[in-house]
Formats: sequence, structure tokens, C-alpha cells
Amino acid sequence: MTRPVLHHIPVCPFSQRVEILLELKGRRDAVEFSVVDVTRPRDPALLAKTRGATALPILDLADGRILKESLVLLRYFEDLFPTPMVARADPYERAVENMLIALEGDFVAAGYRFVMSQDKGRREALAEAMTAQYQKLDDFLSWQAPGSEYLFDRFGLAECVYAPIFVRFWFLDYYEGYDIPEDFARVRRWRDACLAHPAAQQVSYEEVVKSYYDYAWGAGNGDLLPGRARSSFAFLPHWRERPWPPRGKEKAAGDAELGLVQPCAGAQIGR
Ligand SMILES: N[C@@H](CCC(=O)N[C@@H](CS)C(=O)NCC(=O)O)C(=O)O
Repeated sequence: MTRPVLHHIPVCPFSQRVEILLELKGRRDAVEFSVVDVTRPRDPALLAKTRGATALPILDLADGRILKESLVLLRYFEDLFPTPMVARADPYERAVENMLIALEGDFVAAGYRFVMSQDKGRREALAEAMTAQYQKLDDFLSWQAPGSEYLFDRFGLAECVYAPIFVRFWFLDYYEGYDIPEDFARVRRWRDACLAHPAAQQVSYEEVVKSYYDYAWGAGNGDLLPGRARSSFAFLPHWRERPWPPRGKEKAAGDAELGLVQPCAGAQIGR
């Protein structure tokens, strides 16, 4: 049987959500994960599947049917492979889980806005906006699950949603010197438990820092920064072979300093 294909950009947090869910179900191999090179023009065949939109991930069910939106995909796979259940079975508990998941959009947006900002004068306000988001999560977890690590007794659907975002927000540590303030111990404990879970180990700190260099200088999704010929999202040279970029946002680095000079033909592609 042909496997469904999940098309996603490199280091995509939204596709990692699905990867974690499948991992928890022992079904990681049920889906083919296909990385799209966002530094090249989009393949017209893929554009046709997304009806002209460039946003990914999309799930191609290999029979002409397409699904998108990571939260929708999570619920699709939860229904398709009902055991073991990752979401809560009890209707009340599922509603509590969904209340926490409902906070993810603003949380994600605050972190990306912060890392992509080039305006030093706004740094404090953006850090405060990020902290306000963590405060909301801290308050919610202190209310619903004061004594545990996760929202419930195990890593569940809410953790699938947030863990990849906590992973991406390592870029705030490296480029903005920002971490969750110590006062918010409950959300720190949750974040640390999510990051440590064996099912959420697909992406390393090093991969995030090196790949998201261009985001920290204001260019997302493979866009090219002035004076640069290669994006930090380029497949080659592989991120492991590149040096660590300069920390912070003091001085922009060029392709050579980032180890992004075009390698010889025939080199290997992939994670
Ligand atoms: N709400 C979407 C977000 C998807 C999204 O923002 N994808 C980004 C990459 S991580 C993207 O495709 N950006 C490129 C674009 O929009 O053209 C989801 O949860 O799946």
C-alpha cells in the first residue's frame, strides 16, 4: 500500500508534531516525511496540491486527497490509529487538553515575532510579550495540573503540540539570550519534561540554531538576506558540517562565515 506523504519545510515544527504523535503510537513508518527545499522554486506539482499556497505541511494521502493544518493532522492520525490513545479519552479531560491547545497560536506567533525582529528598540516589549505568553501557560498548568510534570499523567496531545515549539524556541536562547523567567516554575517544569521525552528527540539544539540563523536576521522560509547567496535553510552543506553562527544579533555573518559556500556536486542530502 502506498504510504501517505507529509510534505514539509526543513526543521518544520508543525510536521514534528505529527512525527511525535506517530512515534507515541509506534506508527512512525506509516507516513513518509518529505522535506521540501524552500530555497528553490516550488515544484508546480506540489503547488497544485496546495492549490497555489506555499504553506506547509500538507498530508498527501496518495489518492488525490490532501489534508493540512498540523492540529487537524494530529486529530486525523489519532482517529486513524486509535490505540494507544494520545489525546484524553474522557470528554472533560479532552476539553481541558483542548483549552491548553487553544493557546498555541498566540504563543507560537510571539516567539517568531521576537526572533525575527530587527528593531533593538522593541526588544524589551517583545521579550515581555513572550513572557506574557509563558505566564498564561504557567497559570493554566498551575490551575489544572499543579503537581505533575505534564498536563495529565503522561505526555499527551497537548505535549505533541507544544514540544516542537519549545524546541524551536531554542533560537530565542541563542539569538536573544531569552529564557522563561524563573518565577514561572510550573511552565518551566512542563517545557523541560516535554524536551526530555524520548518521542520528541527528532531535532537538536544545534540544528535549530544553525537552520534558523536567517530567521534571527528577519528572513523566513528560505528567503535570501542582502549580500547572501545561500539560505541557512539550504540542504547543503549539511548543518552538521557548518560552524556555529555568531550568537546574538550584533553583526551579520556572510555565507562563508556560516559555512554555506556551495559544496561540490554529488554531496549527500538529508537530516
Ligand atoms: N497553521 C499551520 C502553520 C503552517 C506554517 O506556518 N508553515 C510554515 C513553515 S513552518 C510555512 O509553510 N511557511 C511558508 C509559507 O507560508 O509560504 C499548521 O499548523 O500546519
